[in-house]
Amino acid sequence: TKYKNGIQQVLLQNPRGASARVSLHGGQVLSWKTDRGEELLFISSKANFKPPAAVRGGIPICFPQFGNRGSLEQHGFARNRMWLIDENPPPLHSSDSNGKAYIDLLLKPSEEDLRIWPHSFEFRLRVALDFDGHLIFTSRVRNINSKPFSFSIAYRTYFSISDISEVRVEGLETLDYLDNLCQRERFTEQGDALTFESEVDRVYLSSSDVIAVFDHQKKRTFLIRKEGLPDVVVWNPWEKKSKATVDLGDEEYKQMLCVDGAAIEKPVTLKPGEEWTGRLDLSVVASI
Ligand code: TA6
Repeated sequence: TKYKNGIQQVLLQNPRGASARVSLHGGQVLSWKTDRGEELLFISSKANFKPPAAVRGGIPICFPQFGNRGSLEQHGFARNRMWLIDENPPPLHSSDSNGKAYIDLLLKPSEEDLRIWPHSFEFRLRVALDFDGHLIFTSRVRNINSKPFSFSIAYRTYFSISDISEVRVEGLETLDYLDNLCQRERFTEQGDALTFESEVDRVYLSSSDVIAVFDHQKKRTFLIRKEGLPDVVVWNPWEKKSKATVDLGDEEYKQMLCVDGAAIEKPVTLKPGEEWTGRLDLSVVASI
């Protein structure tokens, strides 16, 4: 545990020296490093670390609403709240913990939150680093209310890349997507890998298998595996939107790409007492 700007952060390390740093503000991962100390996540040089705003970069969690698809602030309030360390979480499946360095965090709505979103929940987040350096999120959202509620969720993952014009994403071919730049109209992705030459802001629907993000210059590939998260958001702000984003450097869109495991098109509905579990497993491999 360490403190940065008065905010508690938890450092996870595995026996090989890979590491991750999780801030209790937002439950946000701010760093994920290989066993050679290479930083894998993008953090803006203009990031604002003062609460309540989420830090621009790392992996903020968009919950209980993605984007502005509802009455809450953009991307919901979970990323702007202080989470607690969960000392005695209900037992998770052993595969979620054996051989892993992990921390359990808990978010419960404040009275203020319940005024804007009248659904009482417990959001238990386990952030784990396994022996091979995979960064694994296990999310459990339980409805502790007396009425059903629905939510959408996305792990907004800012991957650090060397040059957006030399990045290729595979695993989204032929999927339908909702284009945020065209009133969320539905389109169908063509048959080959996704490359980038302008702003992209899309929700790909029901992607099931592994998504691969190839960074050509760094000769490395990020792999994204997920359970309970049918959708994938792909976002790069490009130049114009970067210039309009105060906590993002004008040229920094070239070094970042967001590819987020998410459940958006079909929000998750929980009956009273019901619990939803979603898993995201991020890893990086050397690629030829
Ligand atoms: O990808 C969805 C999106 O809403 C984009 O339109 C852009 O606004 C991005 O998320 C960043 O949102 P934020 O609230 O983190 O600045």
